[in-house]
Amino acid sequence: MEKTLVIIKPDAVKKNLIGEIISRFEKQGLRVAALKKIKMTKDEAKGFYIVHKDRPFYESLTDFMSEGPIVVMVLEGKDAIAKVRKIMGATNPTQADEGTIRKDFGESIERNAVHGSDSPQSAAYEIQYFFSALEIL
Ligand code: 3AN
Repeated sequence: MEKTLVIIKPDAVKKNLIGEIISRFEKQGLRVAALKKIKMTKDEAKGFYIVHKDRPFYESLTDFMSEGPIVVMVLEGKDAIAKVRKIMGATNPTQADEGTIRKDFGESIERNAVHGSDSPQSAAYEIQYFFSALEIL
């Protein structure tokens, strides 16, 4: 069993899509191991996206991710990292497959509704960024 960190981003929370998005993951056999609604500060968003610190979109992305509440969760399942990325769709909603979360709800490459860890290394960093061991069940 593998764990991955998923975020329902401020755009999707604002549109009341929390239940719809969690349900898409659950229907594909992923289990919610941890879950909470929080609002990141700008600095917390910068720490979360530290791997992107030299990218041109770093400032704008961290502004967006700290503009309103998000839902962070740990999902668990077989091949959870790849499975979540398939259910989310491509980063750019215009290139995402039909039926994916980003195709259905993403507004742009930045405001793209959800985040999912892209490797076991990022999953490990991202999960501990938000959750203690006692909160993952
Ligand atoms: P993904 O979330 O699909 O793994 P990454 O890791 O390349 O994509 O990018 C992290 C986040 O940065 C994306 N979810 C998106 O919100 C934002 N992002 C990526 N590329 C761009 C871009 N060219 N312009 C603006 N924001 C971007």
